[in-house]
Amino acid sequence: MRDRDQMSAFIDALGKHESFSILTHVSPDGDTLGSALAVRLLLLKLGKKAEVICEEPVPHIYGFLPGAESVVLPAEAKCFDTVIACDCADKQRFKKADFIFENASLTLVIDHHFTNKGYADINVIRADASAVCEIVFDLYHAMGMEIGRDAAVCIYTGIVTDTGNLTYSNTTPRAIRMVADLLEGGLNITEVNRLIYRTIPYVKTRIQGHVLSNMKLYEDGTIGLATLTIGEMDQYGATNEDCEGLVDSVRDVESVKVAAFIREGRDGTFKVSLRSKECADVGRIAGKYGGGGHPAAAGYSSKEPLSTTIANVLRDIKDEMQRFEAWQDEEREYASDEMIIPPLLNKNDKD
Ligand SMILES: [Mn+2]
Repeated sequence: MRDRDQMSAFIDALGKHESFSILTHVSPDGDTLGSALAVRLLLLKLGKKAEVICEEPVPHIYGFLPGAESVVLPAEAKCFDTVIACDCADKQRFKKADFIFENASLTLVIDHHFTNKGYADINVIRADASAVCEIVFDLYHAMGMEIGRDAAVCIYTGIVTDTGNLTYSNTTPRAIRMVADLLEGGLNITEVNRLIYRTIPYVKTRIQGHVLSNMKLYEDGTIGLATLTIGEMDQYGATNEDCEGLVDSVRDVESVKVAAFIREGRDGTFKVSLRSKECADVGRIAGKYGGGGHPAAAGYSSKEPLSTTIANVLRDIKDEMQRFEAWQDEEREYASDEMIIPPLLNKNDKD
């Protein structure tokens, strides 16, 4: 089925069925929760039953999302026979909620990961969408449904969190136009932005200070590395959520081209988060260790001790930066040919 047919089949299914379990992905973010809650509001408006299920409690930062208090853990779920998975590239993303998907009689997917192979009965997958919330926005319009204030907050949250507040390379003119529409509809952009970006728990601010004051620079400051052990986390009473986003602060240092943040997990492994400013494909490094991600942002788990994990990641980053530079030199040669040849040809033409 083509894209458009999939969307009509999706809308058809929403009309025909009465009760829906809506699934979000493990390590829930603003887009999976925002899209799931916006779809829930749409279904409730249609007079249907809908429940959002999340593998873990809703992160504190997303507690403000309308309907967040209604989200249940897999063990408490009602398990309706129609399931909608939001922002889940594959079934592994459900983790403990997997049985809800497997036991459903009809499965629907709404997603924007290009790696999504379409594992449900009906798959609305648009890799060109900046966020699943962009597709949910279209869903409301396609169904002739008005996006109310609460749904606007959910949709806006998904779009801004997946695009780094409308700054990452996946930010599309469409996404910005949608935000403009939501603003026209009365969205309080100042308040939602404050809740997402300017409401940091005291503990988080302190652990950030600790980690960043201990960060180290390598290779003339082009590689930034910060670490955090369980002992340090406990000293501050920090949760995993308090330690999120630290790698971005390492990346933002002026001289840093590739940033690494290594955090000890409760299971004794080390979670390595990587960021690159177009100077390396960190997704390649993560892939080597069974992790994943994109050229600019990726991550993996290391079972090695901290010192070995640090040595390995520094070596891998250096190798990858060299490989990337060599590749860019080739590209540059090609690009300069492109720029020089056309005028010469034109000249010859005139002659
Ligand atoms: Mn997403």
